[in-house]
Amino acid sequence: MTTLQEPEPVAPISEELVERAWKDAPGIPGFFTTVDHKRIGIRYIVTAFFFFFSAGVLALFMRAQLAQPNSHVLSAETYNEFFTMHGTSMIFLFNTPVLAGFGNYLLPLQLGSRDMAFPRLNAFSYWIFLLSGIFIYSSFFTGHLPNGGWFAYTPLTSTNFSPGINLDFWGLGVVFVGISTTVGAVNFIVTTFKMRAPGMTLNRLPIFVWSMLVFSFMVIFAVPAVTVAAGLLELDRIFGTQFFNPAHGGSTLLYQHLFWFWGHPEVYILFIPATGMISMIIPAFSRRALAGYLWIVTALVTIGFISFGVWVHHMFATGLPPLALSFFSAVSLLITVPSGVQFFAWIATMWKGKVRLTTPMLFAIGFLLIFLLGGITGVMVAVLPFDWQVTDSYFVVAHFHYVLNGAVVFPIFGAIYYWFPKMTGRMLDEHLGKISFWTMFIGFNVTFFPMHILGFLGMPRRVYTYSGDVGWNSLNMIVSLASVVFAAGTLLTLWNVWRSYRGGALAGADPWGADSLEWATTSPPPDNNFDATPVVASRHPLWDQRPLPVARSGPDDATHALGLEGAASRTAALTGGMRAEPGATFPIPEETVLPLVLALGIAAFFVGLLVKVVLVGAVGVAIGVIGLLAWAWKTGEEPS
Ligand code: HEM
Ligand SMILES: [Cu+2]
Repeated sequence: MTTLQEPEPVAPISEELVERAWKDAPGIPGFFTTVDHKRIGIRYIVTAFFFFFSAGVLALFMRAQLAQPNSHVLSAETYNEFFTMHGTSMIFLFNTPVLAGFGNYLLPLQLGSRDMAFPRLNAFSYWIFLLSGIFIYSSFFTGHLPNGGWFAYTPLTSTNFSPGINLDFWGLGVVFVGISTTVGAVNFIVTTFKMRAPGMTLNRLPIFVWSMLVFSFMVIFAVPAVTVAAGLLELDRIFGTQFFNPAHGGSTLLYQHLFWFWGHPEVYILFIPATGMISMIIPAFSRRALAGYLWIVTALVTIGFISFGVWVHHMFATGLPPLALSFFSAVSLLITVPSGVQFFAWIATMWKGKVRLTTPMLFAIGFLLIFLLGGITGVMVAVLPFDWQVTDSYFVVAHFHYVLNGAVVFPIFGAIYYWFPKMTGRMLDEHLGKISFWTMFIGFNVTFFPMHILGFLGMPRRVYTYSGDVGWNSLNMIVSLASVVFAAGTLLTLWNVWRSYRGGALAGADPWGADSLEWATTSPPPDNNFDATPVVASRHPLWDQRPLPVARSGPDDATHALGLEGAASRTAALTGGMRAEPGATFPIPEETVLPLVLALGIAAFFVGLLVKVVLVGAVGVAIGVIGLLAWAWKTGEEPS
């Protein structure tokens, strides 16, 4: 069993030894070979934000075009390309990966572990994400951007109506990036079940960990559907199969079913970790434990399940049998119950606590208000006759931006203010943060609220212009001006990050007085995260267990990695069972370039398919196979 002891005043094993075991090679080689979850997590976040700002620029172009009737900022064709790239980037290249990035950075720290369960797989999933993003964005250089909307419905996207390679960047890119999401999810699940600090039972998991667990299971069941949808679309497009061609026995509705079987859960895949962030931030600044922990966990899991039963609400206008539609309408309404449970738990936490209005907390409260409105319009469009009126109008554009931009992006900004001090050791400027929040909050609502009204006034989505005499002029102008305000608000945070990174106030280990384990180690954490593994006896270790007890290394394989000896030998403890009992010692792999090699091989394979050159694809497969073999070979290696 674990031996407990007070934190040791003097380390019996030299820091130098620990450092030598964990330091990445300096400079460029270390950059390409690292398997450290913290470096990878931050990379994920930075890369995702690059796509966020790129997609934001596209949105501003669209709004410039729509500010006045009959404008010529963008042509009709370019407008199609821009909304497709905007939506695709936001969902596939920003929202999903940025959450995976926070998960990567935070999970091992919150679990009290030294890394993820599969560190090399972690590096691999990042490289796949980066390369698939470059793949999709390289369409800019060819001048043939995807233009079929972010859901690429057939038959519009078949080669008959969309010749050229525009759509192939999308179809192949979606299959490509799905690899990253899926292996990432497997990693989160195994890490949560096998790498918890001793004593961290499932009902002591931080809610953010729970949310990443639900995220991961949902990814594993949902992403195959979109991979199949986009994959079959590409088979139709490249190899001439007829899956989606009704003239040859195919079905266009099949595409919609497959797409939305992923597409609806996807919005909850994004929303659930965002709520997980909120459930960490609100208690920290209410100075009180989260109200209704078990209720919240139950709600997260329930939302995960229900969200797989509602995809047809995106297909209400397709003429499916009314009985089926009523079923999906009812289930869609049902999802408000667990969402409401979470909402009341957050309110109760603040109600009973002492709220400090820091910047992360402002973003959390802003989220609550926006989510309330996005939820209400969600209930509205779940009602069949209402949906038939507003489908494909600006009302829907307003609704999904309230959910995606409001209820996901606001928590992510809150999370940046909350965890930046941990990641860099420096505080973000609170004053600037608050200005950024208010600019974003006001800009957001003035941008997206009037879109509801434009929808009622009959403005369809995905139109590149409109005539001046239908009564949409002033609202469109307001929306476009406000979108610039919102964008300016996000830039203020970017500037804040830049400034603080270079010289912000020092943060210390636990600047917010929070309760979870990431705050137990220094900011930024050392490469090995924890010198000795913390031992958990409470849901709020840093509030209830002062000083935090740590484990000592034992002589056997089960406990060897727990203490300083584990840190010096680059190992982590594998734990299991309800109480996270230590079971074995797990050597953390050394840095390696193989994940990058495999990812490059896969990238070349997709490029081969895109340009339809067999040789390129074959070279890709060859590189991939070599990388994979070398990787499997190294797995058998004894730790040095
Ligand atoms: C500055 C903030 C933003 C502005 C001004 C903006 C604006 C727009 C505009 C003008 C459209 C095209 C509407 C149409 O013609 O039908 C659009 C579509 C879309 N936006 Fe945004 N957006 C913003 C942020 C976001 C964020 C943060 C997300 C997701 C995280 C997002 C997701 C989408 C999606 C999925 C579409 C649908 C694309 C399609 O119809 O295929 N947007 N947005
Ligand atoms: Cu949905």
